[in-house]
Amino acid sequence: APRTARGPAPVSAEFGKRPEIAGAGMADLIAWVDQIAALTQPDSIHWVDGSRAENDALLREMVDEGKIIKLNPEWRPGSYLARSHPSDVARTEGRTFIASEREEDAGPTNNWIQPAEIRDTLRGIFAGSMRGRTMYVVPFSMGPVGGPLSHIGVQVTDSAYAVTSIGIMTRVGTDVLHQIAKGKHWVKTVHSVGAPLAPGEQDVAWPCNDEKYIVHFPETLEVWSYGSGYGGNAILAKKCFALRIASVIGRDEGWLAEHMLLIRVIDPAGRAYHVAAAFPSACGKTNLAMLRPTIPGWRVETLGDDIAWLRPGEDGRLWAINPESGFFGVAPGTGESTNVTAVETLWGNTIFTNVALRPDGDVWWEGLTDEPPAQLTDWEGNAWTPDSGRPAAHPNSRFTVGAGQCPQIAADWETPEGVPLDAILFGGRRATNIPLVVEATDWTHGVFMGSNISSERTAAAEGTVGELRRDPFAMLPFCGYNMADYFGHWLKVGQKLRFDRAPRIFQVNWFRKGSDGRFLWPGFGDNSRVIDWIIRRIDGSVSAVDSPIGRLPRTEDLNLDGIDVPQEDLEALFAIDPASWLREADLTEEFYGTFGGRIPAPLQAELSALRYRLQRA
Ligand code: GTP
Ligand code: SPV
Ligand code: MN
Repeated sequence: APRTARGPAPVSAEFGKRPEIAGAGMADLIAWVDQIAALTQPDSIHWVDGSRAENDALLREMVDEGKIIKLNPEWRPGSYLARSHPSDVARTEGRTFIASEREEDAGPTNNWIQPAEIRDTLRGIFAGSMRGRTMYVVPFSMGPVGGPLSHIGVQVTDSAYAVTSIGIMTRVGTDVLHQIAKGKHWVKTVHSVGAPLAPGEQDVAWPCNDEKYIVHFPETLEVWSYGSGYGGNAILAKKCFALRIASVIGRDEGWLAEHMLLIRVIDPAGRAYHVAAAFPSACGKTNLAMLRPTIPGWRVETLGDDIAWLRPGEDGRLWAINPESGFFGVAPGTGESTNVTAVETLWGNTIFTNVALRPDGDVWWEGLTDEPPAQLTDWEGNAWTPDSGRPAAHPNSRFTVGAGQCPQIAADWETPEGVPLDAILFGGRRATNIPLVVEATDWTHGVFMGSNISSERTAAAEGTVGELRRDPFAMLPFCGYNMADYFGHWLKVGQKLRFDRAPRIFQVNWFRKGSDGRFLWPGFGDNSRVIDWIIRRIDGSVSAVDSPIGRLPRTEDLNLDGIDVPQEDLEALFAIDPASWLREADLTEEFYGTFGGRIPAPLQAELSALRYRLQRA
């Protein structure tokens, strides 16, 4: 990796001073910061105030140090390109740990590690890990500051790239410190890239360490992350806090932290419906969150694209907020024909990571345009031409941009009390078996569906792309406790909802393929045709056909005006082969079996009932 010209030069003296705020909570925070600094031994401590001016200064400094590239402001104002170390391009699930006191509380789907043992390890690797660097103290709020569903935390980090990313993805600022001072509970998160600098040693563009640890302590609500600067490994408010830690808080407090997008759908009559959808990483959440319906009269407003916190309300409905304030989205495949809303959102003020650089100082990635530019610099900084035989952008290259820039963001997207859900969708990337859409018969059946989501692996995490794996509720890498208990918690939350006001549950699959390997469904904007059917099911204006796996649309009830889906493709999209579904049921039994008797009885009953229906089909 290229070496930069000089070592760290802390952002000018106008920023970084600790604000004078009185209060017992503030004293606790200062003591904690001092303790982390004593361990990690940074050169200086910078208290982040979240201001635009401070953010600009941090970005300018990173440019000066050769850590990021300023894009041509004529094409992409206020925007930057970061190139990671080639080994630090995705979440490292194998190095992600849940350190609960008891192993069974982490469950078989998590890497459990004994807390006392890992604390020793962490003390060792964090000792002196910030030498030669600045330690930033970043107070953040997930959800609007002070909101009834919001939670706050503090991340200390030695990565300025992480600071600027957190500034986009969460609400960062001194108002959070006032909440801490008043005694509001906050989550402690510690991050180091694990690359201390000796005196006079030159820094590299993307410091990181081959050894990585992403460790969660669910009992003390702490996160310690070491060795990686990438996305979900480094923006600890996101997957570490808002999913793994928050799922534990939700279990104890009666709510759900979910890997879900959140949208408002407005039908031609002007009626609004709220839909949340859980799809595994790189399986279409950002795309559906920014849907532009291809059927006339329908509109979609974006509320969130990755995480939703769901809480039963006094009214028996399930209320949802998006705790984030930005999008950390997959770049490849994002283009005018697939997600024009995202393309428009990215007009400026965006940090791109691992995309390609154009000679004119703008960015490019596969799928942005149909034809690649003749010449590019690829994500690793090498010259690239269309016949180079490798992608110009990394398959998991990403953009980081504020949600407020989305042209179809809901006007009230920051409403602290959230929105009431009408439907929940579960989906995955499945070439076979799973129909385009199927409706659950009730909440319990819906939870059964969610528990059975499986999906082909994507580039969002290390591993073999394309391999089929179970990803229940799209939460396999993100549930902070025993997944069987989590299924049980979903059933319990359902009991708090009024049966006639609970969101209806559906399973969708945009990725079914024909025997020739091509997608059977056009997807993207045309997914509005599936949403249309779902909404008409909710308002009772369309019937459905019972099948062994749930309720299917009559194909004539789908609005296919203006698209050409051959009848045989349509039939293939909804084909249910009892034999391969029985094999699917066997795999479910095997999967449930890994939880040693902890799977809730109602889900075991759903599995038996499914088999019974399939055997009679
Ligand atoms: P994370 O940010 O990793 O959680 O991903 P995500 O779930 O938000 O996925 P995203 O919307 O970024 O989509 C990932 C990939 O799936 C992109 O390459 C998209 O082009 C592709 N994709 C999204 N929707 C569809 C669809 O309806 N059909 C097809 N064929 N591909 C889709
Ligand atoms: C995902 O992998 O689901 C993401 C990207 O949204 S990361 O923040 O890296 O987890
Ligand atoms: Mn995600």
